[in-house]
Amino acid sequence: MNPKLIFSVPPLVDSFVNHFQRQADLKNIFIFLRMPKNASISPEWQVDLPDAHLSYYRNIFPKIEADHYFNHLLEQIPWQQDDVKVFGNVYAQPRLTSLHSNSLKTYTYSGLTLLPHPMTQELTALLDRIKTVSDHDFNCVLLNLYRDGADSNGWHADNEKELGKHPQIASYSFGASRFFHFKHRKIKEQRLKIELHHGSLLMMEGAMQEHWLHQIPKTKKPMEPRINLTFRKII
Ligand SMILES: O=C(O)CCC(=O)C(=O)O
Ligand SMILES: [Mn+2]
Repeated sequence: MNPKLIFSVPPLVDSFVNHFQRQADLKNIFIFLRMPKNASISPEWQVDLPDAHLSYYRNIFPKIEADHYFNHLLEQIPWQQDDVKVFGNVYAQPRLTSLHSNSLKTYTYSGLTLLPHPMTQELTALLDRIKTVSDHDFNCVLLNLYRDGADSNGWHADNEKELGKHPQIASYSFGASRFFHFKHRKIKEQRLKIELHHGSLLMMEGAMQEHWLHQIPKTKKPMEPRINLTFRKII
């Protein structure tokens, strides 16, 4: 056996249903941890789920660079809080957002039509960094600022028709670690949660946005701010 290849379930991935659920997940999910040749391009883990593929690069940025991006984005991004309509009622979104693109006119998601701001030098550098792990032609980025544990992002999929049938989504995290939950739309026992760390990149691929939902739940734990960026391609 290749001594560099370790098969294991990472401590980050855990079912949140119950013990039996956990056993089912362990049987169905193979995670492999590969000793990185180059930490910046090898995922810490990747997993083939039914109808989806996830790759997680825990330290795509060293801490000093991740700190720089977090502070820069916190101060320089024109954060805004939009109202959303849910079942006829209007709520302030429980987080701040900002959309950036050099080519799009508008982007509509969750019933909101956003006008993109231009890409900044930092956002372009973050976009370019994704090329070290994957070929892509993303043309916009949606940023979220979760100010504390009361900010959240409810169950949804990134499945707007402008993204095409099976979009690839690249998701950076900076700041506080938060849990990210997934559930399959039809296979009820397929649920998992992972922790998204400062300076990490998560790639969501395959048919994930068609068959799975994801969320960042609220938490009562004291929580520092967190910034998330999802790079997408609008067709
Ligand atoms: O904050 C995150 O990690 C996820 C954000 C997300 O799912 C979205 O903006 O569509
Ligand atoms: Mn999403």
